[in-house]
Amino acid sequence: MTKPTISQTNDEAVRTGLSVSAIKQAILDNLYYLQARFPKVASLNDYYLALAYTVRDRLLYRWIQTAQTYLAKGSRTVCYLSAEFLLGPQLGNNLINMGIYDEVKMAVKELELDLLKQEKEPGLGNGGLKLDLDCLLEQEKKTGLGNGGLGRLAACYMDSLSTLQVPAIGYGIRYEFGIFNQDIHSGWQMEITDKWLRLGNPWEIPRPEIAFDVNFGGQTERFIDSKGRYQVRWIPSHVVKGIAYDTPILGYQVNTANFLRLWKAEACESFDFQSFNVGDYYGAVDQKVVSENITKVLYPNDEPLTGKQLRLQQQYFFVSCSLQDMIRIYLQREHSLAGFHQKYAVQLNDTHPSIAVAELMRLLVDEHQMDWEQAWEITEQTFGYTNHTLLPEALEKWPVSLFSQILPRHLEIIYEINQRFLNIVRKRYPGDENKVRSLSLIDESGERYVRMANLACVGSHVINGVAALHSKLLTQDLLKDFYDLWPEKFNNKTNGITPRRFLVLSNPGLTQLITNRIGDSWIKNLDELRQLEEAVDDPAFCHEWRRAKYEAKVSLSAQIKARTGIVVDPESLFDVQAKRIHLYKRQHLNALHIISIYLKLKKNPQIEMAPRTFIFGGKAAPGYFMAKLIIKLINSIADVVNTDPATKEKLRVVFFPNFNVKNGQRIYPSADLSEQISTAGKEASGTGNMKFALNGALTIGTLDGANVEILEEVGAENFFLFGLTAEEVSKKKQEGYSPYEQYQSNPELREVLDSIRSGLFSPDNPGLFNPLVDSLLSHDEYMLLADYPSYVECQRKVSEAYLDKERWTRMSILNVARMGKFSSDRAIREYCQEIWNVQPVVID
Ligand code: 26W
Repeated sequence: MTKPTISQTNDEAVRTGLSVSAIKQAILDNLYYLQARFPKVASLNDYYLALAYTVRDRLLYRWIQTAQTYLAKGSRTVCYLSAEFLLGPQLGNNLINMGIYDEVKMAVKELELDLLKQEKEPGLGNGGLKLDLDCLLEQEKKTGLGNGGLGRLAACYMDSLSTLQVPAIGYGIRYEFGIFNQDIHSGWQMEITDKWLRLGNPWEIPRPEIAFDVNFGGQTERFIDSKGRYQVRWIPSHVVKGIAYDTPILGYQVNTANFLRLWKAEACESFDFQSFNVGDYYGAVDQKVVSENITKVLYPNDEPLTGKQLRLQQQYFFVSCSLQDMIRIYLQREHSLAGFHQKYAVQLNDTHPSIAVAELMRLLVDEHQMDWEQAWEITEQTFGYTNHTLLPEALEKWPVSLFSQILPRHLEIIYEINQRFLNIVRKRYPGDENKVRSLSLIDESGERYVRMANLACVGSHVINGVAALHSKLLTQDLLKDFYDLWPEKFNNKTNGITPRRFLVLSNPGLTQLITNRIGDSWIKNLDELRQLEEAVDDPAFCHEWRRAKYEAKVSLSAQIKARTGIVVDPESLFDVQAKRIHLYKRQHLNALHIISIYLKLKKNPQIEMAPRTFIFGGKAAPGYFMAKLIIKLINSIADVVNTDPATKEKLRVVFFPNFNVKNGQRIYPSADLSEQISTAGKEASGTGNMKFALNGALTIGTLDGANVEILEEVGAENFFLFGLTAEEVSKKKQEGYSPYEQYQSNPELREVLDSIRSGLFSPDNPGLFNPLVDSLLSHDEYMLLADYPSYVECQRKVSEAYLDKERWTRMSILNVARMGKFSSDRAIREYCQEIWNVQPVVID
C-alpha cells in the first residue's frame, strides 16, 4: 500500500508521524494526556479513544491544509444537504484512507506485548487486556445517523467527493440518538435507544463559534424600509440556536479532507433566571428542553411518512443553519450575494431538505434585501434535487395549517412561488386546469397540503433519479407533468458504493487476492477490476478465490453462533437478504420459498439440493406492523426448520440481529447469493445489491432498480433473473390481478400458504400470521404470488449451479470483474460533470 505524501518535519513526528514507533508513542501519550490513564489500568475503550485521537491528529493536518486551500482559491463547492448520513464506524475507514492500517495494527500489537511484559509485574492491572486492532475497532460506537439506502449513499458520496478532491461540505443533523439498535426477543424486534455519544465521539470537532439563530412560529408583518422598499419582517414565537459539529471526511490516498457539518439544537437562553427567580423552576429550563428536542432523535422511518411536526422542525432547522453558514462563508470573500450560485452547487438529498428553496428566498429577499426575480434566478441555479423513491406514501406533503403555524413566512413565500409558477403553467397549457392542479405546490384537495416534491422540482434547475429504470419511471409516472414541462431538467445518476469501505476494509482476504493479481490502483479506478476476467481460467486463482469466500463465511458463522446460538455450516450456500424490512422488498417471498423447500424435504429428505443457509438482516420501522410480523415469521420458521431432524442438515434459517453498516461489513463478504427480489418498479436503485456483487456474491433478482444495470454489466449468464418486469406489473394491475387465482392454480403455493395459516410455525398462536396471508390472498399489492413460480424455479437453478463449484467460482469472479461501474467515484464524477459543474482542487 503506497504511503501518503504529506511532508513531516521530525519534531511533529510524535504528533503526526506515520511510523509504527511514532504511532505507538502517540497512543501512549493520548492514553496519558487525554484519557488520564496508564496502560496497566486502561480499558479497551480508553485504548480505542487514545488510538482514535492519534489518528485524528494525523488527519487534522490535511483538514486544515484543505480548508486553507479552498479559502485561498474560493473554490466552487458542492453542498450535500441530507437529513441522514449513515457513516458507520470511522476508525477502520480512516486507517485505510490514510494508508496506515498495517502500521497501526503493528503499533497496537507492540503495545500488547509491552502490556504482557508488564503483566508479569505484581499489582492491580486490567487483567490481561486482549489488545489488538480488531478489538479496538470493535469498541467504536457506530455513527448511525440514517435509516438505510439514502443515508448510506450520502456517506459513500462524501468518501468519493474527498477521494476525487472535489471541494464539498456535507450538511446534516447531529441527532443525539441515531437509528435504534435492534434486539430480537422470542422472534420479535425490540428497539434499543442508540446512545452513540455516551462515551464521547473522537471524530467530531465542536464549533461553538459557528452558531446561528433559527426562527419558528409567530407571524409576519409588512413595512416599507428606509429605501422605500416593501419588506416583510418575521416575528417568531421562539428562536433556537444551531451549533456546528464538524467531522473530517478523508479521501483515499489524497491530502483532501472535506468535512461533514452537523447541527445541534440548543436553547438561546439555556436558563431563564426570571422564571427561576419566581420559583417556576421547570419554566426556567423549558426553553432548553423544547429547543434541544429538535435534534434529539432520528425518525426511524424509511419510506412510510410520519408527518410529525418535529420532523418538519428538524428539516427546517438544519436547512436554515446550513444556508446561513454558506452565506457567512461566501460573504467572507464577497460583498454581495449576486454570485452565490456560482460558488455553491447545493444537492437536495430527496425532499427532506427541500424547504431550502423557500429558505434561500427568505434569506436573499428578507434578510439581504434582494429583489424577488434576482433571488429566484439564484435559487433555481443553486439547487439540484435527487429523488430516491417512487412509493407514493413516501412523498412528503405537509398540512398548510402546520406550515402556517411553524413557518408562516415560508408559507407566504411558497404561495408567491406557486402563483408565479402557475402563471407559467397556464401560459404553457392554457385552460388545462388538471395540469395546474397536479403541478401546483399546494394540494387543494381536502385538508390542503404543501407538496415538497413539487417545491423541489420548481426550485431546482436539475432533477435526477438514482438508477436508469427509476429515472425513466419518474418521467413516465411520478413527475410526468414536470417532465413534460421541463424535460431538460431531468437526468439519471445511477447510485454507487465506495470500494474502500465495502471491499478493502470489510474484505481484506479478497482485496489481497485481487491486488496480488492486478495491483492496487483498482481501489481508485474500479473499472480496472475487468483485468480479473482472464483469471477465471487460472485454477490456482479460482481455488484462492473460493478460500477467501470460505474464510469470510467461517468468520460470519462464528458471529452468527455468538449472536443467535445457531450453528451454520460454512460449506453450505449462504443465501442472504439484508436490507430494511419492507413489503415491496418482499422478504416474505423469500420466506415462502424456504417453506416450500422445508415441506419438500419433509416429504423426501433425500432430494438432491445444495445445503443452504438462509440469512436475513434488517430493521423494521417501529410503527410498521407488517414489517415486524415478517421478522417474527422468519424467526418462527427458523425455530421449526433448524430443530427438525429431517431438514436441519440441509436447511438453516438465521435472522442476524441489528443489521447496520458495521454488521453489513461482516455479512457482504460472506454471501454466495444476494437476494434482490423487490417488485419490479418499486426499488429505486438498491445499493446492497452492488455491495454483495462486489464481494463475489451472485444475484437472484428482478428487473428492478440497479439490478437491471448489474445484469447488463455482469451478463445474463452470470445473473439469476426472475419475475415480472415493471411494465408487466403495471399492465397486470391495470388488467386486474387476482392473487387468489394464483393460490388456487398452484398446489405447491397453496400448501405453503396453508402451512402458515395452519399454525405450523406458530403452534401456540395459529392465527398469528393471518394478516400476512390474508393480505397476500386478498390484494397482494406487491405481486408475490404472481412472481412465486418463476422465483422458485430460479432458485432451483441456483441450487444446481452451486453444486458445480468451478462454474460458480467463474460466475463469481466475472461478477466482481464487471462491477467497476458501481463505484461511487463514477457516480460522483457524473454529478460533477453533468450537474454541479465543479472541478477537483488538489491539496499539496
Ligand atoms: C419520510 C420518510 C422517508 C425516509 C426516508 C421517506 C423516504 C426515505 C428514503 C428516500 C428512503 C430510502 O432510503 N430510499 C432508498 O434510497 C436508496 C439510495 O438512493 C436507493 O438505493 C433505494 O432503492 C431506496 O429505497
